[in-house]
Amino acid sequence: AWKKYAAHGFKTKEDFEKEVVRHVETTLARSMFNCDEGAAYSAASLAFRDRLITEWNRTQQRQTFSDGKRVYYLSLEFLMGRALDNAMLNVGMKDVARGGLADLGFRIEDIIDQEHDAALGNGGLGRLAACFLDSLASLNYPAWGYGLRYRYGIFKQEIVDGYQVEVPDYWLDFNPWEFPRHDVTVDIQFYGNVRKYQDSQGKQQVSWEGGEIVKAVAFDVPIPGFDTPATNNLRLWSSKAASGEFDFQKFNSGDYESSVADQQRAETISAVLYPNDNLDRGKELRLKQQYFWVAASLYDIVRRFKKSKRAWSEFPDQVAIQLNDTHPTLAVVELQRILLDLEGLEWDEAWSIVSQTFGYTNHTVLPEALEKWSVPLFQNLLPRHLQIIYEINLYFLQTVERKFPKERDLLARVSIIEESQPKMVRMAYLAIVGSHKVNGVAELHSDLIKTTIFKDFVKIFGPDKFTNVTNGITPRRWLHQANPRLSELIASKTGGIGFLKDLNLLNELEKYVDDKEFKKEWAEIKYANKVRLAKHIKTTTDVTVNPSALFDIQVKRIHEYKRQQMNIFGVIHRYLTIKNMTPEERKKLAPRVSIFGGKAAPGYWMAKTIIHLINNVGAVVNKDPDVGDLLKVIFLEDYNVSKAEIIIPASDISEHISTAGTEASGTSNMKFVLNGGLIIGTCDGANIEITREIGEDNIFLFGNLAEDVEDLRHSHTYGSHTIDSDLAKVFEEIKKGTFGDAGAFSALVGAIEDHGDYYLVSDDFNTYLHTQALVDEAYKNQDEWISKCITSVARMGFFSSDRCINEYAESIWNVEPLAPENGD
Ligand code: 26M
Repeated sequence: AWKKYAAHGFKTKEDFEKEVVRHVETTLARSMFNCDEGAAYSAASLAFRDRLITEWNRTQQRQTFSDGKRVYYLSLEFLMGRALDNAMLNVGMKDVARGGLADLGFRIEDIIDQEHDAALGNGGLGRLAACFLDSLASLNYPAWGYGLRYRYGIFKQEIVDGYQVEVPDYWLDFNPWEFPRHDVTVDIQFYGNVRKYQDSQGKQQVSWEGGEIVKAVAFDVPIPGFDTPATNNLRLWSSKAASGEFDFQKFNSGDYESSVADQQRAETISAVLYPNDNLDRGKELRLKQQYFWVAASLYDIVRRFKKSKRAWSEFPDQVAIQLNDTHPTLAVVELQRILLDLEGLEWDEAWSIVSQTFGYTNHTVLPEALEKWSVPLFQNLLPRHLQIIYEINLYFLQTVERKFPKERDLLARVSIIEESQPKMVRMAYLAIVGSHKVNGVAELHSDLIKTTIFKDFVKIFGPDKFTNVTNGITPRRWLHQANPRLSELIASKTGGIGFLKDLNLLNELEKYVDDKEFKKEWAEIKYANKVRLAKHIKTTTDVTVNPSALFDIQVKRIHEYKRQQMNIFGVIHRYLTIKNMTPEERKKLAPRVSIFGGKAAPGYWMAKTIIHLINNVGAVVNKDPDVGDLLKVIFLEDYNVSKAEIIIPASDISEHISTAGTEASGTSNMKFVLNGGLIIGTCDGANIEITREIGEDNIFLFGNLAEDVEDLRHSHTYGSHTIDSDLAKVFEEIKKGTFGDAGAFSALVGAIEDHGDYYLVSDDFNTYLHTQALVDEAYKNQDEWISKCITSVARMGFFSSDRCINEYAESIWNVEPLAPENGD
């Protein structure tokens, strides 16, 4: 199958070279004599892009002719990373390209490295959407992604004097992977008012009038599947002033500046990704982004449906729309508005279509992340939508009242409108009421939403509306692309690269758990990956780390619930222990490199303080001659997808240590294990299912359980809260000023000592240290350690995003793959 599609790629490296030269000399208008790596990257990308276009068009045609159901994945975030390497591997032409580039005097790695990440996301939620696109295309599902084309993705993080500094990520200078569709535009309305009137037949009509119009322009990004010609589409909307809106009156009357200002105001809508992860701040521009994107996407989806000339009742048989968290929930209201106000359907018929079309995925239980919009703000920006929400709520509450007539409190609890000052629209409740399925992203998380935040809705709708789809990751990017040598070794033992499409084939590896030769190769690959990361650490931080040391990695967004503070307190404890040892005792210790990476939301002061502490600890520890190689502390600047591809394959152990019940799933835990690293973690999110799959001997679990968290918090507040004695020593050292001005860290320490230790750092600290000691011991026996790693990888098949997407397709979307025909 691999070779079958080669005809659609380049036949030889000479073919490829010719195309690169042609693009350098024509598209880029440069001469080959001054073709630098940047130009070579652009030309190579354009050459691959050209190859994708044919299959992309055929895929769209195939979908149109087959006239079946399509899936639309609505996400405000797509954390795509780089496209060239991925396109080369998915098309199966990387070796051809390597040869061609070599002939032209370039190393393919240097060319790949020229690409700027497409960083249109914050963290887990955005990267999950990107993995899903890869699986949808690779499995031949007729699917579209819809998002916003931010001019600025997630900010670039710089570390200056130990502090995070945010630098704008202007990434669109030249992006060969997007196709502007200046002919695909939608006018989007905001503000204005609602008028009710009787039409000539005496029918009640509603029209939304006045306000302002902004134009949405489509930009399309091809999504190539792996080992299939299927190439799906990611459509990103960009905002600009509507032509009528560019005020010619102002312009002609000489008010040039204010007409340019209008232009810029329109462009502001898609200008910047909100850099919060798990925090909602209710800013008007964010709601504008949401409606702009949702309205443009629905217009597109409805237009496509209408071309088929089917009855409206067939809409849910043709269209499945998945809401990636509550961010696109306005789509529920917008579709109801289209059917009601524009298409003239009756309320009940419209609502039945709407609620059969949508599915809603919840990604967090953190209360501060649950989206709410103030009613006055809504009223001003989207007056008609607010009316429809009130009506949805009325009908919903009436059915609840009928079903549970005696439960007055229940109505207030489940109302989509919170009766606060000001009133608020609860988006998660709206999403539940407007969808036919609601899912969490790991078993524990799906259980938790049913028993806590959405408990009343389970009672109202019954348990079948709520389900679990455990997250997954694409093995193409997170094994084959990030760790080519490991992928090759696995291929050599499992009968080729088939495991990349059927990850359960990894099972075959269990046969080699005691194979000396295999284990040697395995260890060599891990070592080489650590050398590669050590080089990156040297060039970016100027710290020399020993690749033979145990690499202990925690890379993810910085958040108190993810407990990077517990990790760094543990590092300080290790440092103090080393300082108190005799030289003989020190010789018995396993050298360790503690590596951190991740961005803090710009307004999240505590998270920024954690980064500051990590850097200050590093500054002290890394130059202490008593410590030497025994401990190094590294903070890697600007963690992103392309850096993850270097970091993850180099871990011996990675940390997934959230307070139990707070991390919905986690997905980097899966990436680390798939790359032959072990994990230390709490009984939270997907860690639990990873343990079930790989066996509890192969994971270092510790800490309190989710079911005990509530009681512990209660006891912190109303009982006496004594701090763990080892943690107290760490705090003493911080207060002494060993890591710089103690005042800088008083809030971090105070949150635990004086303010209830909401995330249970002190409660879990002792068992955390104890478990880290077990890690040290286990690492000393390399032979057994490697066996654990191999066994774990062999059992990771379940965590492919292919399995995950197939579950969505079957249990939520009711869609089938559309296989390319023979000879296609
Ligand atoms: C909300 C309002 C305004 C601005 C931004 C937001 C917002 C953005 C991202 C809120 C939440 C966001 O993401 C939540 C998230 O990333 N959740 C993670 O989802 C992953 C994929 O399911 C899980 O693996 C992680 O456990 C979960 O934290």
